[in-house]
Amino acid sequence: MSTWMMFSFQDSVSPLMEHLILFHDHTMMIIMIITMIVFYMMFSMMINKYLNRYLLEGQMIELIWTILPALMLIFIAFPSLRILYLLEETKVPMLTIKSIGHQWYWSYEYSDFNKIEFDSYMMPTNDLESSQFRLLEVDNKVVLPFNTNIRLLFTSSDVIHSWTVPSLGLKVDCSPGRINQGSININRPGIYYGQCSEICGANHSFMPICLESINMNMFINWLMLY
Ligand SMILES: [Cu+2]
Repeated sequence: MSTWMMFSFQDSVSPLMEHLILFHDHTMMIIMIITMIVFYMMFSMMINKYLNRYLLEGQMIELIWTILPALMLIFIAFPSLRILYLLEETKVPMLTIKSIGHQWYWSYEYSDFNKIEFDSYMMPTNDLESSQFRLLEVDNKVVLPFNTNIRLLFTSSDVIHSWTVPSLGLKVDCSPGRINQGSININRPGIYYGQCSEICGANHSFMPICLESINMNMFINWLMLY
């Protein structure tokens, strides 16, 4: 892996993350326009010498500077709500995987098939090969097929953890005694990384998530190994 790749997030691999990136860019554009206008007005106020000691009200400008921000908020709020509902949407899933957070590792269950269960521990730095990421590599990766609707169920056996993979645009809390749901559709093969995102104890930083996406045939072959 190149050095620079270690300093940035991985590229998006799901339609949901694509939506989130578009929404970020849209919102950022609005914010930048507002910031530039405000700075221009502050600057022009400082350098001009206009004054009006008897000004008490200006109905028209007050109307404009009330309505305009409200409109801008609507242009941010509606796309935001749309994504919020899209993220919660579960299409008919072909596959369900259960992920359980433990202090301090993840375990996975593929309960649709034979009883497939395994633990996923971080690889110690000394065991890494030169192409692998420190503190992100695990001994048993979650293997998932791409172009498939997958339902993920999350829970925990002890404290609250949070299963997060930035390139999928997914972050779901794992609470003990409760099951949360997430839904993904990975659109290409690859290896994707994530970390627990809920401060869960001493080794919180050492329970990474490593996900390998492969095609359906390879996935079925992988299932046969168990
Ligand atoms: Cu955790």
